[in-house]
Amino acid sequence: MSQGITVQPGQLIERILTLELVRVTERAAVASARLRGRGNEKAADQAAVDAMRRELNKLPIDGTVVIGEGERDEAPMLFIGERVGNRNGPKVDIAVDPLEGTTLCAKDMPGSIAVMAMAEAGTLLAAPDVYMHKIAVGPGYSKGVVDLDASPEENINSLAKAKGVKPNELTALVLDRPRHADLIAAIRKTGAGIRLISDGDVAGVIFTTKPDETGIDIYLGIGAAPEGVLAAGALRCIGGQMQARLILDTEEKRSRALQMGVTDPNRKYDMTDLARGDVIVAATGVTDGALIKGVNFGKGVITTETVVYRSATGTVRRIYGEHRELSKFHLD
Ligand code: VTB
Repeated sequence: MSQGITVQPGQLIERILTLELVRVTERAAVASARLRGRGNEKAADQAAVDAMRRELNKLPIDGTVVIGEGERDEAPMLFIGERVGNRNGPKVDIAVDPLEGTTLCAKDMPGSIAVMAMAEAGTLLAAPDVYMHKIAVGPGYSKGVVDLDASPEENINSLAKAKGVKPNELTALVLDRPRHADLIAAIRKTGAGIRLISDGDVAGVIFTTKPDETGIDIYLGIGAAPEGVLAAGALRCIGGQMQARLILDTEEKRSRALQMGVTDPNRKYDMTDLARGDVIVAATGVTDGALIKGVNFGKGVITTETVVYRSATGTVRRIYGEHRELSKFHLD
């Protein structure tokens, strides 16, 4: 073990793993980027999954997938509970979304990313693949400035007051879905603007951390739970507030959640309930986006852009990669 990475329980995840994570998301991004604009979501996702799994299994970790492609019987790879890594290293939780925004990739639209998180074992919420109510704001506000159970009006007004602006100077980010009709109307009534996105709410939550650059002050609405855990992991590193609640509206979903350890189906989760421990999150752009640029295929060189966050220090790194040993991508 002395040659490998050793971490005692409770100790921080070795920072050297930060770069290892970048390799993993880079490979997944390149694999799916080859299928950008082909209209085949499944193939692009599969390519990302295969590449991510191959790289993950080279890492000096003893990992368990807690957020994955689905349950064991429905997902051939990177299923919830799958062990990954070469086992010669720390026990860690792994959350993956090998291709977040599959539709964006299939249509070659902005904002698809390959994203994953690694955390101390047992510290990421093992969430079933159901919908989740989410609310998030960036750093710099006192705790409780917004609340999942407050009305959209209350949240916008409270946030505006805290920011020292009028409600009509705020912009909320919401997934463009019919289920959000009432939410959208309520936000607009306050005078605030809304940026609607078709997919990709991991990046959507991250946008709230840099309102001056992204123009987004708050994320509101219902998205997928696995993406909620990944977003919470990133927010843990950058700062900000997030609350969430699983939508367990059928007996089947409640019992599935219970099997994963969710004993209270109505529990309101705070950011630190979703991602409790030391965590590293990496995201590589597949298509160009506001967060990161997408993969570029040049003559003999492939370029990638990755952002990687580490909670232990709050360090955010942007890693621009020029790859010349192209066989590592197994593209043919
Ligand atoms: C969001 C978004 C994802 O799913 O979580 C969304 O971030 C929610 O589900 O990129 P619906 O599409 O069913 O509304 C995605 O769009 C795809 O996973």
